[in-house]
Amino acid sequence: MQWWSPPLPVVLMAVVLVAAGCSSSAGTGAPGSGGDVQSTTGVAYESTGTGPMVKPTIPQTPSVPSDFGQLQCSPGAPLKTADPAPTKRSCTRVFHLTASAFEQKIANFPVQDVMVWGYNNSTPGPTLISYAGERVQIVLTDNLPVPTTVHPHGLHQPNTADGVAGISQPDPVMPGQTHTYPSFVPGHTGTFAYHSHTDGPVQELRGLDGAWIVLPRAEHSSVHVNDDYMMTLQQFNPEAVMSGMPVANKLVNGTLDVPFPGGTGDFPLSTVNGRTGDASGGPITIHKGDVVRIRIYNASQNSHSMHLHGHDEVLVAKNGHAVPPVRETTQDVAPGDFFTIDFKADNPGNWIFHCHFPHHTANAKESGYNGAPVGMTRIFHYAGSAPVPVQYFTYQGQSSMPAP
Ligand SMILES: [Cu+2]
Repeated sequence: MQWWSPPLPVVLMAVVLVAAGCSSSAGTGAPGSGGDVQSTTGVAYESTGTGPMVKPTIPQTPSVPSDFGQLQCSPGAPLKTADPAPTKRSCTRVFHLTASAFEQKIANFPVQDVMVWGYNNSTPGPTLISYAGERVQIVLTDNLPVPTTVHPHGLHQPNTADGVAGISQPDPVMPGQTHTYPSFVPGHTGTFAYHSHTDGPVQELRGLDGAWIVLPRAEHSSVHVNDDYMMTLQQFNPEAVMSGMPVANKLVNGTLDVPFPGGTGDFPLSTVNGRTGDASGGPITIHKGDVVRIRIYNASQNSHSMHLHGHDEVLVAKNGHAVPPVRETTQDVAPGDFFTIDFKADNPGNWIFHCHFPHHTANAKESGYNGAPVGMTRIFHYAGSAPVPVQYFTYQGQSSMPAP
């Protein structure tokens, strides 16, 4: 028996979406379920839907590497592969993460390279990808000057793998040390995260955060998408990060004193995948007729109203669980939220996907080439459409940033 009975309007909408080529959902318990194939651990190997079974599209994270880990199987030689582990062998997918401080070009102006903290020299850290039913494990090396931990967010890990300093992990990983967390089997497919759970106002907001996607091994053609993009929302305070000071660095009369820059109201550098729109290196090219998936993870401490121009956004999953598909134009994504939206690429051009808080769209007081928005933005470019002006992806239309 299904745990959720869709009301008639939702059933009708699901039928319309499937007919229109939009996906219904990934995960379990979706309306129109074709029935999951369950592993012995209760993990669905397939996403729900209808039609023939196909391989899921591998998600991409623009500007950020993907990490399929290392497959360690016994008996047999170790494998390193982006394919699912064989189901008839005992395998663990091991992810090696190193936390450290490094410079990353997160914006074109008013600053470019800033000292951030991240995993494997990237913030957000590499997008970890595993498959339904697989056993996973994190090995964390601390190259920071302070203790740290890593927390798998939403994955049904055992308490000893939860990585909360001083609570589930009484002794955090010390500088220079490596810690192997217990392995476990995530409880479901979907979009999740991993992040530091030590001194969060400093470590998370400096960038110790990343996405973790658990893919089904196969999915019905009705939920299949052509393109699948992970987008992690972050905000940085370059004054704090550049001076080497923590974002929250002192207590004043018992109140946490977070140095918000005057006039901006919050952290001034709003980014997607660790880069402002103009510093992202270029648009994301899509093709007319594609069904495009965007997985949004809000790793900042502000909400963001994510809006796509020119298309309907169909919300298909929230926080790792399928939801009845809903057509919207804007998603209010709270801190720690994961929203998955799909859209049908049926309107050629150059379309901006952005947070609708004007200070986040425009990177606080900064605007780009001819006033273009340069903050928490990405541009979808249809192949064959007029190119996005190259000046957008520069320092305010200049080929290089002027010397200070
Ligand atoms: Cu925002």
